[in-house]
Amino acid sequence: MKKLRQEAQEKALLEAFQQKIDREEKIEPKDWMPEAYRQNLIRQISQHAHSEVIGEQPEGNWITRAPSLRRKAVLLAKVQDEAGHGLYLYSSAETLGISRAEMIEALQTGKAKYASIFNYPTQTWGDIGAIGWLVDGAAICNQVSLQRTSYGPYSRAMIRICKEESFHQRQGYQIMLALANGSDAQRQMAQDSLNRFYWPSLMMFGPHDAESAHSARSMQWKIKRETNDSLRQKFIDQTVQQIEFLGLEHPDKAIKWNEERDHYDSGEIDWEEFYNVINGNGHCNRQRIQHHVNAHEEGAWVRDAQNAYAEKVKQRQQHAVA
Ligand code: FAQ
Repeated sequence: MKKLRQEAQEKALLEAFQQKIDREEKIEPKDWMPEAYRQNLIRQISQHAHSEVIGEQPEGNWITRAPSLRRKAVLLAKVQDEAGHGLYLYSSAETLGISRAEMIEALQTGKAKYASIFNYPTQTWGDIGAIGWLVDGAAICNQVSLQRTSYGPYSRAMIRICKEESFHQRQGYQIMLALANGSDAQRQMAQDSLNRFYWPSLMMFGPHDAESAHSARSMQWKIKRETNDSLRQKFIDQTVQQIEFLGLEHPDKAIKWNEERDHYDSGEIDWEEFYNVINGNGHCNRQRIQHHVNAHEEGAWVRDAQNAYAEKVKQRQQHAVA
């Protein structure tokens, strides 16, 4: 009897929760939510945060080698922005009841993923252009839709992040423009970066909808507002003209306008490569995590100092009250 009553209560809560989402009302940290909603959000937001932070590494690699003081200052600002995005997102995940230390541990032990794209090396300055243009471009496609995600703190973080991502995308395209209009060697560098980063950028949107484990649930709960394939198509469509404007060759030889679909048809992604990379066997997976572990260990004294200071303030306040 008690069990039946509990089940009926749970069902009513679930229905009310779904209705709230369907009315486009935000779910806030103290609201009731199904455990699976909480866990799915923790998974997605923390992986998003990890991507922002690990994403600093391939770009950070070029800060000391930027071709001018202006380029260096711009790149430095961009990399700092990515750290800030990680901070907003970790804070947003923490409102769901997980600690920062738990999230970091999941990243470092390989339990949590981060975007596959950051396991590719940045070999030339052109790669910095390609990352800003294509990687931030793909991230924006996805994140604009996530501004309307159903979880309040995630949605508000996305609104701030999107503003900065637009600047990132433009700085990348501007680098590509300079290279594409430069000497033969610079033009070749731009083409080579486009060739290497185009397909991995398409992989950022995740597997095809039919293969996507979380999409159906995430769409029902409006954690995700558009599917992996529809966002990828948007990105493919917008990139064609950008490549043309640069005067570069499209890396996908099968790209073709389809009048009926009102979209470009495109070639197939190498899914074997995608799964290899997300399962830890990309070019730089081990290097990225090792670098993160080292930086985390080297920064332990900062965390210790902050904790000691917080404890001191607490004790002073207790003294004052007593
Ligand atoms: N890489 O069922 P789905 C940026 C995993 S931010 C690695 O389709 P879901 C800014 C997925 O996690 C870029 N893993 O999953 C920047 C799941 O594994 P799990 C990051 C991937 O969540 C620029 C499994 O495959 N953006 O770039 C990938 O419904 C420049 C099954 O997949 C976000 O995180 C992948 N590409 O859809 C920073 C946006 N794709 O968890 C620095 C928020 C899939 O079961 C420099 N996230 N997987 O072990 C999302 O929108 C979604 O989580 C998707 C995946 C679309 C990424």
